[in-house]
Amino acid sequence: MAPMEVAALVQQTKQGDRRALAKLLTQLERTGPRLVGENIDLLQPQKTAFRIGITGPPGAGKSTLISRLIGIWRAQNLTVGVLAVDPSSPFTQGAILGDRIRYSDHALDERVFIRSLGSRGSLGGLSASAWLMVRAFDVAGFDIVLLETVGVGQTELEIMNVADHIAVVLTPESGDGIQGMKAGLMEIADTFAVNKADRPGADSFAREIEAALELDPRAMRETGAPQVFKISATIGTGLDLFAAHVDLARVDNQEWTKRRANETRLGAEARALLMVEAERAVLKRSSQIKTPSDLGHLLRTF
Ligand SMILES: Nc1nc2c(ncn2[C@@H]2O[C@H](COP(=O)(O)OP(=O)(O)OP(=O)(O)O)[C@@H](O)[C@H]2O)c(=O)[nH]1
Ligand SMILES: [Mg+2]
Repeated sequence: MAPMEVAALVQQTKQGDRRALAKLLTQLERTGPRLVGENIDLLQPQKTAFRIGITGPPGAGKSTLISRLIGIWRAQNLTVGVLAVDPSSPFTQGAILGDRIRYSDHALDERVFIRSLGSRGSLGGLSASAWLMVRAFDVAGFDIVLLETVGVGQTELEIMNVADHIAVVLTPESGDGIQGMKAGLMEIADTFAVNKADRPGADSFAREIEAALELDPRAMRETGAPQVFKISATIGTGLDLFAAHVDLARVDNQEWTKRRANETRLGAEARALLMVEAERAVLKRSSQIKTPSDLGHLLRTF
């Protein structure tokens, strides 16, 4: 895409054109970091959205919770974008359809924008796409961007680097209690939501998490131990408190501005973006190898 076309798309996105935003997201996913180039709005947007990561085991109720959060924040006149990452399958139709139904309450709301991100078509991995696509939400002026990932593997944890605040959603029946929790989830959480609290076991599970947090210095944040909320995304209990807690982290921006300047996090972003260009270079050079002597020549250049 020519720089002029990118600039036009960015301008339209900035003016609230949702179709332009959709196109910009697709272009960022396809083209990679090159698209950002000299475009000042993509490089240094005037305002950035607060990025909330919502992660947890499959079926924990992340999408249902997100739909509820959208409702709460829209009632406060905040604009909300969602990036639902589904790396498990290259063809995310099933999940997307399910989420369409889950998010259907907000389908007609111009101030809500939901986008699914599958592994298909993304160069250099999902993490790079997520880092780039949040820029489009920034340009579009959203107050909040929710990033949904299934918290099961390294890729998903990597994507959570994009977030300014991470909420881990668990259920009383998650694995075998705290022992069954996937490695890494305990350490990355800023807030816990014990969802499906309409079912038995939520109180004791929440206490179990709190006890484990007290014993684990890696789980400590500058703001103290992560808080644990008992919620029911279907019934609606506990959600206002949870939403207010997370939104407080947005308004009191000290913690997250500091986090954005953190070396580890900048490194994660750089790594994700460099991988895109590295992949491009690998594909280009390997396609030039036609004979054994080409390969020999390549080996001599290392
Ligand atoms: N009883 C009960 N069921 C819930 C609650 N929240 C979600 N569910 C149900 O749990 C199922 C999974 O909900 P989703 O919101 O799709 O969960 P998810 O974590 O987004 O699932 P994946 O994206 O597939 O990992 C659905 O059938 C929901 O209706 C809750 O608070 N209580
Ligand atoms: Mg989901």
